[in-house]
Amino acid sequence: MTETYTPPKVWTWDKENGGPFASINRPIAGATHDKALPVGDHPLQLYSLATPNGQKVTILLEELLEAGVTDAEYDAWLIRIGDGDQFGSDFVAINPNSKIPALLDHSVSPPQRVFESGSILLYLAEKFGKFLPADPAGRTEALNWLFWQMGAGPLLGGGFGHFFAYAPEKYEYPINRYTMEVKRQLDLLDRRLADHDYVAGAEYSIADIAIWPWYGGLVLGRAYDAAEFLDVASYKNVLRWAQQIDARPAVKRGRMVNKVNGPLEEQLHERHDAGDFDTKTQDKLEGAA
Ligand SMILES: N[C@@H](CCC(=O)N[C@@H](CS)C(=O)NCC(=O)O)C(=O)O
Repeated sequence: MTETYTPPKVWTWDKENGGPFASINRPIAGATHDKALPVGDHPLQLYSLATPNGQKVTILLEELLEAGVTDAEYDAWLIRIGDGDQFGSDFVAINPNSKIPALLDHSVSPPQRVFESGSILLYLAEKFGKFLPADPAGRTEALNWLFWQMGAGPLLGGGFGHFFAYAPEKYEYPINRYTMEVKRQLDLLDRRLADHDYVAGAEYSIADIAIWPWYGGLVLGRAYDAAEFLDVASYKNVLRWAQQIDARPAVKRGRMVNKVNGPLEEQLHERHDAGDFDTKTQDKLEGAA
């Protein structure tokens, strides 16, 4: 057991509480500064970063374009959450919760704001009539899993990932608690994918697009350096599904948008045109500088 902590009668904000997010975590909502956001030429303006929550949206947008939906063209602007961009006034006007991803749809008047990654996926799937089964039973099953991810993901990211990878010290109690839960979630997905090609059934849908960046990333060894610890190789059906989705061209592109880490050729900080994947990745931009 680690040392015990006795909570004070009233919690007060200790800015020195450590960890990599200490400088951006705040106990109050709202904007901290005035900042205008850029607006590009396309109707859909995305303000985001390539975390798993951000990737959900860029993967869906790239899948829509791959499927021939030209109205899904978009501008993706980089929001650097480590620098506090999510607390700028224009960003907060789109997402009062100050978190990426945030979308503004200028194709309707007045422009429609959409925040929460699950809400954005549903909005785009309904707007373009794709990646959500049309029949009531199939649609409900896809939404079951979409909402499952929205509730389950924070236990993986904010729970397991935080205490296993980011907390300033390793504490056995939270690591045990969240490892138990994440392994239960992986087992749930593994059982589901044992007899279904995709999470909601036979069709690739926004349920897969929501779940893959988190749980696919985990079993492919891309998250928290936790593949061995969680014995991800034992979730064979999840691995099969993760690899299958990983190979999709739109998924490869979607992962690159607003990415600021990893190999330079996989980082496309801003995306305004399909050609940007060939000409504007960081290896090209930095090589030309
Ligand atoms: N439930 C939200 C969660 C979004 C979220 O947690 N975004 C993180 C990055 S993955 C963020 O913007 N963090 C900035 C902050 O907490 O200040 C969603 O799915 O859109």
